[in-house]
Amino acid sequence: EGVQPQEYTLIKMQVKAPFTGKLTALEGRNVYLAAATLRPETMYGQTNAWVLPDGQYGAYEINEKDVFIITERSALNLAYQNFSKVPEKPTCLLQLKGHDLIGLPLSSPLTSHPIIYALPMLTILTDKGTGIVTSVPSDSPDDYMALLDLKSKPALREKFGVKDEWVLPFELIPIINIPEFGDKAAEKTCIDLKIKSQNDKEKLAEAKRLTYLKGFTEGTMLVGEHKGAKVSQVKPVIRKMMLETGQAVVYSE
Ligand code: A2H
Repeated sequence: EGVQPQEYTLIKMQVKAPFTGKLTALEGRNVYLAAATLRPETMYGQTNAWVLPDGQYGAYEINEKDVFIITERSALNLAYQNFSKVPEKPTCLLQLKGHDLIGLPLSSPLTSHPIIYALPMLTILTDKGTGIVTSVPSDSPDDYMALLDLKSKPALREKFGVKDEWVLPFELIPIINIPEFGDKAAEKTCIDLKIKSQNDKEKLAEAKRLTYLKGFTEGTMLVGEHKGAKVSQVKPVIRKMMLETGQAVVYSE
């Protein structure tokens, strides 16, 4: 962890009822996968959520109404940031593995897909954020390659019990134009750098470096109520809107 605290936006991706399998124990609750992001303005382009298959998660009581599925580490941090039913003490209702989350149908803020699914990503770090990541393959090279891996490798889908209909219908959504990179910056960069898979760490770091700053400084929104505006101007506005409507919360670590 760095010396400076990092402030994330946690996006509340609601698990659609009826619950099945282990989640039946949470019947009647408002249950969310809570994904840590630094790019709240990209939420228009979500196509799925990511979980680490072997990762350890829990369902934590955040307040009277909401339950977040996240890592224990982030639940403890949240408990010290006023997001726990019992102050400074996380209450875990149910232990879950990433495997238990794969295929969960979710409704997530701003995306044009009414339902998206939780899918496996093998490079998720459990000591960063909540261990849940939201996927915007148009603008995140990591998300683009992880989704391409699943789309192009039936054996990978089979290995993790991923149904075709959770993956194949989900096309990239153009949400931000960057003059040098076009309307799907992550795809262009991954193709240009000839990135082979989600495990191609060095090239992905380079792809992220190339797109991240440019997206912020030179990007223009292609969708939503701020269509045509600069990313640098609307990022805080979109974030504030999601916080005020209860679709997201602030999280620091
Ligand atoms: B970002 P930083 Cl469109 N493991 O959100 C791996 N990656 C994680 C994670 C974890 N435990 N928790 C969060 N992340 C991802 C959107 C996005 C992101 C876009 C473009 C770039 C981008 C959609 N995914 O991040 O190490 C999340 O993905 C590029 C850095 O704290 C989060 O923001 O700088 C970002 O990494 C946080 O990474």
